[in-house]
Amino acid sequence: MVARSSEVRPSAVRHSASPGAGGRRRRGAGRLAGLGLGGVALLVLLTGCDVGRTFDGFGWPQGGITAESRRMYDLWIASCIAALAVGVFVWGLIFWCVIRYRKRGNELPVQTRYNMPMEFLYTIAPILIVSVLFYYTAIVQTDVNKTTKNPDVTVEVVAFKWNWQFNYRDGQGREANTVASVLGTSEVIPVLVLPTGRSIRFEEQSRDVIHSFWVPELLFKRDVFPGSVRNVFEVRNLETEGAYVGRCAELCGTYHAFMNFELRVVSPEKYDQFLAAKKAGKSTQEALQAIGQKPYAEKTEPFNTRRTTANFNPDSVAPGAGR
Ligand SMILES: [Cu+2]
Repeated sequence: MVARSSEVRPSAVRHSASPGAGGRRRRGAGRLAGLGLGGVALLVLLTGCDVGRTFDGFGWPQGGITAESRRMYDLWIASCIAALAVGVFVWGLIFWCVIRYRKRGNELPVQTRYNMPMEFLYTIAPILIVSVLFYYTAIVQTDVNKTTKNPDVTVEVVAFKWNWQFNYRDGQGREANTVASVLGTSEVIPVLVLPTGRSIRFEEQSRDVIHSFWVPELLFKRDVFPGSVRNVFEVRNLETEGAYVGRCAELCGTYHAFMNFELRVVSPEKYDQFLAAKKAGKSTQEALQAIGQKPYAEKTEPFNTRRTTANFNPDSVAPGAGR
């Protein structure tokens, strides 16, 4: 018969020495060291050149080209640092408890209940943390969603299965007129030309199902709805010239994944020339060439359906099928 060890073994109670002056001093020194380490870590984080870049944006895409994208990025980095600070504190407490209160004998340790300061702390602290996060999120969200009365450029984004049309407008809303247009086809990727340094308003409209207008470098996407809903958003300015791929970010059907376009950011002078050329009746490709830009998209290419007989395996078709 196997006896349970706890019944057989005499209790080996280890009497710990009562905490004297030496223990208190050691604890004080430990606390001081912890505080010092925490302070140094905080200083490194706050004074470090770019925490986000050091940690690869904590998973957030980098390379935004608008003021709005930078604000969202900063919010994310700050939230991550706050989360890490809380995490390090909690992990520290866990490890400290594991080591400090590990089993040293069979004597039951002092059971603590109804510790009001402690309960108050762990109720209030999370509420405070969530409130601060909410406060900054609301501020950044309001800023990103802000629209103005007189943006410099207004573009109507028209989505349809499975391509895009970009209409340059002379005003806002449905009543405004289209002065120039870029239309994507199965063979040609639509290139949306926009200037740096000007505020741009996007007014979205879908011809069929829900799509989503997304340029990853804007760090922003917004659904494009059919019907009466006209989703609108603005960017204060585009900061960096270049070509950026744009995508549909809402599963909208068979060729959703290939519903690409290109955003071409050029100088305001080149943009004015492009628009003038379009208004004069030139094609998008001719107008792009007129301002010294590549006529076709450089960051993405048209989707090839490969619906040719070469890809068709007649052996897999049952006799008589398709007649
Ligand atoms: Cu789509």
